[in-house]
Amino acid sequence: MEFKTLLYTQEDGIGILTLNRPKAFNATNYELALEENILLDQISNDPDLKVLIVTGGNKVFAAGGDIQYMSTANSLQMEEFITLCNRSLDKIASFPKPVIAAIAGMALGGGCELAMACDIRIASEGTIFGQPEINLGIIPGAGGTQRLPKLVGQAWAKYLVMTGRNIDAETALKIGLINSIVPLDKLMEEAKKLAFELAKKSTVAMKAAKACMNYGVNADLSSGLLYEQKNWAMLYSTEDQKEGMKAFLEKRRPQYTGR
Ligand code: CO8
Repeated sequence: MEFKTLLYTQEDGIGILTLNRPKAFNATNYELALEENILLDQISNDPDLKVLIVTGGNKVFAAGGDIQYMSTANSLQMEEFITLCNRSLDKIASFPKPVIAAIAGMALGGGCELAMACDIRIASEGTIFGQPEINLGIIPGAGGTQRLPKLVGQAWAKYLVMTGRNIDAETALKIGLINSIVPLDKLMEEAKKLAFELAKKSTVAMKAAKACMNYGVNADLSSGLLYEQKNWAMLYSTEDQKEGMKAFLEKRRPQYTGR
């Protein structure tokens, strides 16, 4: 399917979703949120897809919600819009394969929230991050008050959401908002390198690892540990566990099938 606001390519098990509204700095409008949902539904269970990279290209990751579109909307319209946005971000957060954000330029508002829904965030040098919604008389609506404190703690989350100030990539790295900083011309190369590394691992173990960590974020410790324990034991019914351990003992690389 052709999309107006997104580009999607898939090769050698790696999918690349590129936000494609360059004139609006990849801001999310209704159409983009809708297309993101449709695409994620289409690809999430594709057995050939092992890892997804989300990017905005090499200029801007995303500048958040489309202010032009939101400026004249009413509550009912925005309820529908933000539900759609959160649905797509939840689809990324619970995507059954790893999702890497390759972030250039800026990740502001909904752009920062999109990055936070991904599993691993690589940013290029000079990228800025922020939740500037307070400067528009609103608040973050797609995880800025929820995922952000869980990722970086209440102190930095409150600072970012309450001041609306941006932080640079070095600060984002220091507070744990991103995983690494690379030169801009190496951004996609590094994201793909990591994606290929993850793609070689057992997809069934990868899915279980992600599900356990996602579950644990919102669960008490004993429920989380029980969930982990059940998933751990479940993996002993897979071919990949047999292959992984056999390969170790035979001192060779494992060849996983995802079964
Ligand atoms: N919405 C719509 N258009 C935008 C946005 C935006 N968020 N950001 C930039 N643009 C447009 C500008 O209007 C401009 O268009 P034009 O050339 O037609 O005038 C173009 O992109 C370039 O912008 P600037 O000329 O301002 O370029 P600068 O380099 O000077 O500044 C900035 C770039 C810093 C990104 C600046 O444009 C800016 O501050 N933008 C707004 C950032 C912001 O406040 N984001 C939060 C929005 S609210 C939000 O995200 C709520 C989330 C709800 C949805 C969740 C989705 C997952």
